[in-house]
Amino acid sequence: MADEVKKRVFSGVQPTGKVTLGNYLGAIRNWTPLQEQYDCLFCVVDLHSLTVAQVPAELRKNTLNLVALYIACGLDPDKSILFIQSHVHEHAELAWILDTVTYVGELNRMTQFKDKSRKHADNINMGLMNYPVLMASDILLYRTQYVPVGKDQVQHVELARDIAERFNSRYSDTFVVPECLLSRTGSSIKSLQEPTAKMSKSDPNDNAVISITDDADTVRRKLRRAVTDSDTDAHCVRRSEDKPGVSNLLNIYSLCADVSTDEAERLFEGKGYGYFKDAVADAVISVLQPIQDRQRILLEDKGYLETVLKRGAERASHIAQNTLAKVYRKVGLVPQIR
Ligand code: AQP
Repeated sequence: MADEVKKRVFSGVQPTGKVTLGNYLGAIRNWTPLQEQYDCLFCVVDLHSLTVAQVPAELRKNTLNLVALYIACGLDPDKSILFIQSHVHEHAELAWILDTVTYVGELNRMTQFKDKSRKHADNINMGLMNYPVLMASDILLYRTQYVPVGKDQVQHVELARDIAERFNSRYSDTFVVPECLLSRTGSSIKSLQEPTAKMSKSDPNDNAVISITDDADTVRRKLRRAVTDSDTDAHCVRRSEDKPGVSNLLNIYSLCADVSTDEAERLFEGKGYGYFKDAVADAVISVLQPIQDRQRILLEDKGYLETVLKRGAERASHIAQNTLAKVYRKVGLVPQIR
């Protein structure tokens, strides 16, 4: 029987700072099981991170930390292609071609562009606006079927679909039109201090964010300070639209303790917020500590990480070169004689 061709999955995280519990629960954690079923590529999207100001030495460090974190979280370089975006130059080259089939109006409408323009008003650069086109390039380059992301990135995947369909109809069938894979509960982890906004690496308020590398005391302190509400009813640990802080903590608890949110509500019935927050902290710490231990060991073995990255870039480049050559031919560029 002929081998069934596996469907392809692509995703990535920016090395923009300390990776958050939101990045982990909304993205990285959900990638691990996909490796068994799909042909997966997981990338550290360092070119994207340049859209906001970075300190070069920190960016290098964050990039390697993130590679080690991917492996510590269970991504297996023997099952998936793990690589750094800038090691495969076709990402930037395809982005240029895709720019020519993307409209300024489309990019202007992107929520992340509007948010980041507000946050970085002194640095509204073209890269910030162009971010979704580079993301479309990341995805389309590998003929990706599924893109596992958190809710905040759905708009960008939809734009990648529009770009793929537009290119295909203008130049004939070339790209696979990708779909989002959203996890049911982890897709939007909220800030601990402003629970209607998403938890974000670049949040200047450290108390709003749990980083994957936070030690146990820090996790507990941040969760104890997390915004809940003024409800003094003893039976107040329940999900509700008017309790975004408590709902967020219940969501985090259920994901980390691996119980349903209904079960979590039952567990905390009649308990006060102090007890509840400590239990959330215990659950988060029990998830983070083994990851931190594995990441530390991996970071001590630079040779191993370099081997993984070299092999990952070679395997990714092989696919990327084929796609880019096809695209160049379709748009009418003269092939280089080698
Ligand atoms: N709070 C979140 N809840 C669930 N999923 C989330 N993701 C991010 N924040 C949450 C998902 O993590 C993946 C990688 O995100 P990214 O690094 O590419 O950029 P981002 O979405 O802009 O994440 P951050 O943490 O907010 O970074 P900064 O602050 O640098 O912009 C994506 O799948 C995303 O959905």
